[in-house]
Amino acid sequence: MSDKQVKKHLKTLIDEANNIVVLTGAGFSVPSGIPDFRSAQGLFNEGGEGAIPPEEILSHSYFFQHTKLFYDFYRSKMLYLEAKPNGAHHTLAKLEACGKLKAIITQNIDGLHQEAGSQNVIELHGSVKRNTCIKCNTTYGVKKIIEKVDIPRCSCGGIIKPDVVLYEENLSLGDLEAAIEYIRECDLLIVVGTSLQVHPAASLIRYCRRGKRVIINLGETPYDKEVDLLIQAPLEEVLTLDLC
Ligand code: CNA
Repeated sequence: MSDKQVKKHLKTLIDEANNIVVLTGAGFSVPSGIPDFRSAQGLFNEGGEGAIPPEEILSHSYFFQHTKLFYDFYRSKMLYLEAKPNGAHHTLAKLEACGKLKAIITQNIDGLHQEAGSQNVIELHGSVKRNTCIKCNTTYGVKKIIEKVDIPRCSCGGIIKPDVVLYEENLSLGDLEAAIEYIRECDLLIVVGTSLQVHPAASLIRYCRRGKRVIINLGETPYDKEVDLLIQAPLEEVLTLDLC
């Protein structure tokens, strides 16, 4: 199929659907200037020999054992506060506004779907925009994290932790159940910008049994052979406003 035919196929699937759910990953924000993890330019391919792997730094135990080092890494590699939603974010917001798209389930922690105007966003891995004192549960915005270069602390003295699901931590059961329910009920699931390697988010695609399934991703995923339409192209060229 040519690029034009592929796009036409996707448009037909969207036109025929009334209950679309979209699952997004880090690739969705690459056109906004936020690196993903597993692309050639991604964070996992950045460290030189001897560097501590990002999965280790971004883990629950590392946070508590090396809080200052965690924050040095987190501030420089995970916070892109100047990034703006790209065209694909706006396309999803429009699809929701016109009633077709019922939910976005995202692995992203950057808040860009909401910034583009999307209302129903399940943030499976949390958000850098929310932060909580581990002692008294007072919540803070991201400003509190960047205002000092040291460990951010609450007025009670407790350490402030980002509301981001770190490695070794569980996802919110409520969010996971809601995501499964949306995917079970949908008539079209579009999976975009994710390598589908991080579980349980990656295996959510399996709950879509009634709906059509589309993957839009530059790299390969373990589910490429199981979908109705596979688009291996830049998502920002595929998810354009003329789809709505
Ligand atoms: P990943 O494993 O890095 O995969 C990203 C995928 O996106 C890759 O397969 C790329 O080929 C693909 N991709 C990159 N750019 C494009 C593009 N322009 N068009 C189409 N496809 C593209 O990331 P996953 O989301 O699968 O892994 C889950 C991790 C990444 C979650 O825990 C996230 O919290 C974490 N993460 C989030 C962000 C963010 O919030 N923006 C950034 C970096 C990592």
